[in-house]
Amino acid sequence: MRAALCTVVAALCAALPAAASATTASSVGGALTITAGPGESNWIALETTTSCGPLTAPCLRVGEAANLTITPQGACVLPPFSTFPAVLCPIPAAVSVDAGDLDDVVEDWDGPSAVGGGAGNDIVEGRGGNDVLDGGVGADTLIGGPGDDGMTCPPLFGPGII
Ligand SMILES: [Ca+2]
Ligand SMILES: [Ca+2]
Repeated sequence: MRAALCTVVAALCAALPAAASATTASSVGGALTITAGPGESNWIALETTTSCGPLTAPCLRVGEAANLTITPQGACVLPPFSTFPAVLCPIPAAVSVDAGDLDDVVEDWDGPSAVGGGAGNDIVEGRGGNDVLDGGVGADTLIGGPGDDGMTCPPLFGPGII
C-alpha cells in the first residue's frame, strides 16, 4: 500500500457553483461518470455486488452518504431497495469520480478509476485496479491500494508520497 499526504497551506480556490444538488452516476457506453453534488460533503463508495435488481449481475453499486441523494443516469438504475442512498450500474470499462467541493470521502472499487477530490480535505482510497488519484486543493489523504496508481497533489506544492 502506498499513501500520499498532501498538505496545502493556502487554498486559492474560487467560489463554486451553487446550482442544484444531488450526486449523479451516469453510465454511457461502458463509461461510468460520478459527479458529486456541489456544497456537499460526499461519501462515495463503489463496490461490485450480485444484488443487481434489473441489471445483469455482477454490477457496480455506487453508494452515497446517508443524508445525501444520488441519482441514476444512462444505464444506471435505482436499486429495488436500499437502506442508504445508492444506485446500481453495469460493470464499467472506465470510472471517473469528481467529489467536488468540501471534505469528501471516496472509496473506489477494485477496478481502474480516475478520482478527483476537488477542493476540500478529502480522503480517497483507490483499492484495486490501476487508478489515477488527484486530491485537488486541500489537505488530502490518498491511499492507492493494490495496483499501479498515479497520485497527484496540487502542483503548487508538488507531489508528496510516503
Ligand atoms: Ca463534495
Ligand atoms: Ca481536495
